[in-house]
Parts: sequence; C-alpha cells; structure tokens
Amino acid sequence: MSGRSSTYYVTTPIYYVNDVPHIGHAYTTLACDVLARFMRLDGRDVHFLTGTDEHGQKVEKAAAAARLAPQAFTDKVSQSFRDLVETMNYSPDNFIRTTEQRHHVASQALWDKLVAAGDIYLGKYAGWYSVRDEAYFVEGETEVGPDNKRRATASGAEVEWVEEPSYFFRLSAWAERLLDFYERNPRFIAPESRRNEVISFVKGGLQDLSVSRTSFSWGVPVPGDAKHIMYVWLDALTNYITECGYPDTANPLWKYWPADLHMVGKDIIRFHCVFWPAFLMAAGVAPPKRVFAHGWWTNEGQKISKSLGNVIDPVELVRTYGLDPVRYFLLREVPFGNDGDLQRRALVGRLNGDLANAYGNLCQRVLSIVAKNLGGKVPLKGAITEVDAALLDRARSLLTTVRAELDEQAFHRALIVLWEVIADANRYVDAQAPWALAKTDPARRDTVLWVLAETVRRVTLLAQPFMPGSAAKILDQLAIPGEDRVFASFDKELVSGTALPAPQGVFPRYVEPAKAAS
Ligand code: ME8
Repeated sequence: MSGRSSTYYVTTPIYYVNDVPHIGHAYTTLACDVLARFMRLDGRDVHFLTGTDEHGQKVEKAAAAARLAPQAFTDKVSQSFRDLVETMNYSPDNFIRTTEQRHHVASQALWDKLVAAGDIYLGKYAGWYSVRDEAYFVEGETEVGPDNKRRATASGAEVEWVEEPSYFFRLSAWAERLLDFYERNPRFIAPESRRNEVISFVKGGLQDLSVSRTSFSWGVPVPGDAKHIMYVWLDALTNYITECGYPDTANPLWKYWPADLHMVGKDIIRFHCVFWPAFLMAAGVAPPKRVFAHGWWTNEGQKISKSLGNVIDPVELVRTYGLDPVRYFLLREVPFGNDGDLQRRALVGRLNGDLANAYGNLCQRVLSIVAKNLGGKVPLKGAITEVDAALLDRARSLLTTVRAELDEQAFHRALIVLWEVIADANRYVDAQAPWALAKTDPARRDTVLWVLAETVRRVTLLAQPFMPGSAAKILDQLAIPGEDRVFASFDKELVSGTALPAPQGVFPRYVEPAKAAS
C-alpha cells in the first residue's frame, strides 16, 4: 500500500446544536464520508468521527429561547444531526456528544496537563466576544456598523464587551514553535491559500487566549475552580482525542491518534490550525497530521443566513433530487476548497447530464443489449484490439489517479477523471456500434460489450464512496459479489459467462414538476 499507514482517522467538526443541520453541515460530513468509504475499500483501518458541540453560551441561549433546559434541548437538536446521518447515508464509526461523561473527563485531563506544563495562568479578560462565533476579538478585528453595533469583521457577527476573571493559555509563547511545526509539516494545512493565511496570522504575533468563562455555566467545569467553565473551543477541540480514549493512551482506539485529517470549514481554521496544535504540543500530545479547510456555499448567489430565510435544508434537497445526485453534485460542482454557489439549475444539469445521460445511459446501453441479445450473461471476451486496450488501460489507471486525488481531498478532480472514462466509453460504444456487429461479427460484438462492462465495473467500484447506493445497484447488475467490491479486487476482471440479473435504470432523469396552470 505504498508506505501508507494502515489506520485512517478522519473527523468532521462537531456541530453546534443551536439549530438544525443545514447544507454546510451536510457538505463537510459528506466530504469525510467519501474519504472514509474510499479508505475502507482501499484496505485501511478507518475510524470516522462526527458529532455535536453542545456547550457554551450560544447553545445555552438557544436552549433558553426554546424554553428548555440545556441538556433536554441538546438531546433534541443533537438527534437531528444523527437523523442527517441516515438521510445522507453517512458511515461514521461513532457520533460523539460533548455532554458525554467521558468527554468531561478528557477535557479536564487536558486542562490539568496544560496547568502542569505551566501554560495556564489566572488573570482577567477585558475585550470583545462574539457569542455566534464563540470567539474573542481584538478591537482591530471588529468594526461599528451604521446601526452603531460592533461586529466581527470576518463573520459579521455582533460582539459584546466582556470583563471577567479568566484563565489564560500562554498562546503568545507558542508562535515560534507553531511556525516551526508548519515549516516541518507542509501538508498540515490545506489548501495552500489557507496555509498562507494561518502562517501570516501567527507571524503577526499571538496573544494569550482566554480559556475560561465565569458569566454562565453551561460547560465543563475547570478542575479545582468550578466558578469557571472551560472556553467552549478548548472543550470542543478535545472531542477528537476523547474519542480515542484520552487520557488513557492504553485505550485500543488510541492507535488512531494523531488524526489523519480534520475536515473543517474555512471559518474555523484558526481554532484548528493555531489553538489546537498549541494545546496539544503543550500537553505533550502529537498534533493531527492535516487540516483541510473547505469553502462556503451561497444560495443562488446569496449569502446563506437565517435572517434572509434562505437556509438550504439538505433533507429537502434529497427529497427533491434524490440522495446520490445531491452527493455527486456537491462534490463535483465546485473545486474542493473554493466557495461555491448552489444553483438548482446547475444541479438538474448535472443530474440529467452527468448521471442520467452519461453514466446511466452507458450502463443501460451495455446491460440491455447483454440482457436482450446475449442471454443475460457476461459476454465472451475475444481478441483485444488496440482501441479496446486503450479504453481498458484508461479504466485500469483510475484507481491510482483517484487515490492520489483523494489524498489531496480533490474530490472534484477524482470525479472528473471518472467521468472522462465514462465519456470515452460512450464514444467507444458509438464508434464500435455493437448493435450493428450482431450480424456481421458476433464475436467482435461480444468482445466490445465485455470491454464496456469491464469499464463500467472499474468506474463503478470507484464511484462507490461518492454514490454508495447507486453504485451498489450497478455492481449488483454486474453480479459482482460483495467481497469483490473492495479495491483489492480492482484487477479481478469480469468472468465471461457469469449470469447477470435483469438490468434496471439507476439514474432517472429529473423532470421539473409542471407548474400549476394560472
Ligand atoms: O463551528 N457552506 O460548528 P458549526 C459550507 N462547533 N459549509 C458551511 C457553511 C456554508 N454556508 N456554513 C457552515 C462549529 N458550514 C463548531 C466546530 S469543531 C471542534 C467545533 C460548515 O455548527 C463548516 O464546515 O457552526 C463549518 O466549519 C461548520 O459548518 C461549522 O458548524
């Protein structure tokens, strides 16, 4: 396996339970799901973690607004994130909640380590705080709007003046060590633009970070000083090691640490790439191997916001367009890492173009001739010509290419190369015209259909992580047994004569519902 360590630990951010999931949450977890599925099929020992971030002022306020006790409120909203796992067909190995006892234990153990290392001291915080971002800001990172309200420039979230006793983490002492860490680990932050952003932030100098609050109580108590609760981000980031058993490094799950990848949105890169490695290094724990920050979606050109009422509900999208088309679209439409605009017209275009016309039609054309004219059996493979070999070679090279693209989290490029082979295969069907060969050269016709079915098999094995349900249906139609759907069987070609079940369309065209007559 080309020197790759056999374990693969991938995490989503844990989502705030102040509100139900939206397309942004669905997107981040989808990207992780594709990686987890790919790595499992590729023989890796995968651990895929998602969950919910249930403490802090933002959640406490949302619970109060819903007139529920925080725990009852988080139980309810957290469930909607677990429901999304089903709706989107995600395959996490666990779903963590920061209100779990084991997480309190881990967070307090990490705190104790930071204290023992001399990296935490008691002081007083006086500055700006944004509850929506759960983040502290210096004045220069905020601006006053025409309505006289002060907001964080980066997020537009309102800030409030906070003055209270607080414990601090000596972040200022970590700048050089962080810069050195980034230098030695060039893959730690991706994409490159985010890496540059983080490096210039750290080079600008770091201030000590307030890591406890006294003005509310919904959180993990500071060990030995229960008037303070831990800053929600210190508690939240710890989830990634709670899962592996921290502080019990004899826990069997500890083998997964350090994580191979923390997938995050671009809004939370500073927490993951500056604070988190500093906390871990201070506590003597290895930092994660990589953090990838993806971009943000807008809705038909507009920033998504609750106040604009244009939040995209992933459940509605799936109900309207089908699950796998949505999974495909989200990862194909936008170069991963860039911002993207969700346009329903573009979604329908891809659904009908890439899925129904290109991939679906290829499967249908091949499998229906095989069913009708070749007795529903894998065709006989005869002599392979140069054009056959060219197509087969392209299909054979896909595993290496897709693996390399996914190592860089380039989902869109992985899909592009798969669809290039689909396009090649469709051109090959047109050029070889197997239907016309029936009378003139039936043996050649059989070979052409074998080449096509074999190409569909390879493409579909690699499409599994992206569209697990649809790929399974196609592999069923090719009679590929479960154990041969892993990449170790990638080179196990179709066996002529194998009986195939009756073919069925997998990607129906999307037809706009007729508008009510006016
Ligand atoms: O930040 N487009 O949780 P959160 C794409 N609890 N992705 C988006 C998006 C959009 N318009 N809006 C949000 C938190 N996201 C913390 C994380 S981790 C230790 C703690 C995604 O519920 C994006 O991935 O605000 C972002 O990072 C995540 O939702 C934040 O979810």
